[in-house]
Amino acid sequence: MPVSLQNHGDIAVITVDNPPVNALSQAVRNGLVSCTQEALADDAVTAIVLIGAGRTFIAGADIREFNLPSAQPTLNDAISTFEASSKPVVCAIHGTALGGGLETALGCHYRVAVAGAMVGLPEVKLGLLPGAGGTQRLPRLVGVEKAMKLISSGDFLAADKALDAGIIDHIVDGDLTAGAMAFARQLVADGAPLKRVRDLQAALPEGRSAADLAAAEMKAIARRTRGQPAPQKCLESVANAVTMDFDAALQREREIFEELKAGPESQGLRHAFFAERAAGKVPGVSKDTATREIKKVAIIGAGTMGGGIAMNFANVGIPVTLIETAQDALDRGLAIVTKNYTATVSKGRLSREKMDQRMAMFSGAVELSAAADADMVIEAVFENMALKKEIFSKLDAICKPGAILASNTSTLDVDEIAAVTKRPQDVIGTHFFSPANVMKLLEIVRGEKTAADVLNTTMKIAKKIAKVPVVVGVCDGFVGNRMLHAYTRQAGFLLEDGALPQDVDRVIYDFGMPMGPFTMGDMAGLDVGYRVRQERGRPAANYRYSEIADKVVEMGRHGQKTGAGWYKYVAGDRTPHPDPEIEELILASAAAAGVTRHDFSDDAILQRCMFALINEGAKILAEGKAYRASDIDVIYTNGYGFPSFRGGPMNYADQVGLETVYQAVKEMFDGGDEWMDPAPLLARLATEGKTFADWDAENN
Ligand code: T1G
Repeated sequence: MPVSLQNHGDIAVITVDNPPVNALSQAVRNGLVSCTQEALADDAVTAIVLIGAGRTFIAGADIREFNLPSAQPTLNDAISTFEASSKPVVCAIHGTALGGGLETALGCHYRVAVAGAMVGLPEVKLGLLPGAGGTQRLPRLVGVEKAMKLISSGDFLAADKALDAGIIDHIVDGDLTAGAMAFARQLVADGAPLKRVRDLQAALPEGRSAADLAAAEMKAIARRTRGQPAPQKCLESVANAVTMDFDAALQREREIFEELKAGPESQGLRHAFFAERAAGKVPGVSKDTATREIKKVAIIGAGTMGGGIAMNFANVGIPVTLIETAQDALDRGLAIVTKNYTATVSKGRLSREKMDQRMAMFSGAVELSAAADADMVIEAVFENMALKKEIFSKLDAICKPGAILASNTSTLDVDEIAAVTKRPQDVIGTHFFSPANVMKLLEIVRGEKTAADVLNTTMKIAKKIAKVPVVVGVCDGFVGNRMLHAYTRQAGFLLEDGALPQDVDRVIYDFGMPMGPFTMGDMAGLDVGYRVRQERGRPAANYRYSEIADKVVEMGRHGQKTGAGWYKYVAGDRTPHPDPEIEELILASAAAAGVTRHDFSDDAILQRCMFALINEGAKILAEGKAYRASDIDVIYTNGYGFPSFRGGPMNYADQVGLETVYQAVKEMFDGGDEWMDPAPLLARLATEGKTFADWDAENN
């Protein structure tokens, strides 16, 4: 039974036991109602304690139920049984009380918690609003202004902050159950009132109205939440706590909840939530798979990437040795690290003391032998296969048995690197994204011979350094960059065919990406891609090639770093300004290529770029270079700024419909664009009326 009732003398203790996080499934809601009614009917019971078993109180409604029709009893029904109780109900919180969990707690008369507990209403992060009274009860406890901030951000509060805010009444030292029962007994002994939160008033700051508070908060979060309806709805619903009576506002809250739940943005965010957790499940790695202890790390190469990678380990207290070939390069690398930490301290996001603790984790060396006692070595040198092979061959001779040898390569063949060692089973790819100390995504490249415990250890250490690990297979560009090439290629062709950089970037920005491909290129440096294209040479003649990007670089326009790229820049200002010189170049190139330019609708621009991304993703999936379509979504939402409210490129494709995607890709291919040959998997799923989510369910 997920909910049980046990009397301890005159105190009835109702325990929710629904692992792993006591989510409020229908069975739990049923149990809450029946156990509360049983306790109320028992004259020997003078008070009720509600508590969670296992590691946490209730972490919210069961998100998995959201794709199903709402079932009785609703959470509001369960909560009102506590609130209407004639006997004091004390909620005892440990772990997290989130979403419906906190709403349940707010329906109790009092709340106690252990010091390490966290509370919050994170529904907005799922594209929802608190749908069981949170937008009505929280402002009645903490005031409208604070409730608006908490609900529109979804931030968690630690127990002491929740105590200060009035969300909890008491912090329990020692055993929570005993502490909560003692608190309840004291209420009975004191004849304390039944504090029904619904009967309180939602306080406003002097001279402010709920409407202008909502407007001010919306203005503050507009850029961060663009494209998402939930934050605005959260604020509206909290404002109703002032202007409407409780039951009417509760009803309105539920209506808004159902509207948002049915919308694409919430579907996307819920998909992203589960996708990130699914990515942690890897074929051949189970909870019984061994791990290797990582107590000391060495990073080869103290450049921007090496320094950033090293910071991740120092940040969690793992000693890290930065290894360079010369003292001046090492000094430069350590100086970058110091500069990064100093910048964080100056923004008030890190204390000076913490910075010193982290810097103390660093040591430096100018010979590879310093890696001899490292448990994990991450090579982060220049993207050159010969150089990497030379380093791995030396590391093979230097490093202790069992050390994990990882390469930060962004495209090269990890199996080829592993082959120069006598321990290919210990070799793996750890593709960090720049800036490595900031970006969450870590592509873990599983080599043919990578051992399961090496993979498992790398997944775990990735989580320890607060990364989102996704396992990918060996291929050119792995998953993220391979798809990005297809996307940026089509963006380039769009210029020749009739669009301008600012048109494409506007459409992609409005779609929800942090920036369009041309602004992104100017930021990353156009010379990077240019060098790769020069090394690779031209594709086969039947594959379209646009010379525009090469000409831009050959004009000395490398992007922001040279003050001009696709756009021109004013010194010290990153704002991209369209440049007539680039428009002239585009027109001339199109003429030289014999291309008749024409206008594009925003939708056509979006389809061209996004469908190229999706088509390549389908090829990657079919080749087994990603285990799931949802893994590809996790890569894009965590490594490329793809809007989570769309779930990721593959989820977006499911929302658009694979038949639509397939037909558009096929049309481009039939129109002569060899790059857009439809992925057979895309064609098959489209023909069968299936989705990538169906494919994931059938193949995992
Ligand atoms: N529903 C269903 N499953 C959930 C879940 C939930 N709310 N929360 C976690 N899980 C699963 C998760 O998928 C994973 O499963 C396992 O539990 C461990 O999670 C009406 C509408 C609580 C901070 O948004 O933030 O209430 O992979 O790996 O890192 O107004 O889970 O093991 O099979 O994340 O220790 C609001 C979401 C819901 C909280 C724990 N609540 N969860 O983190 O473990 S909407 C939330 C979390 C709502 C009401 C509204 C975290 C956590 P598996 P985990 P963790």
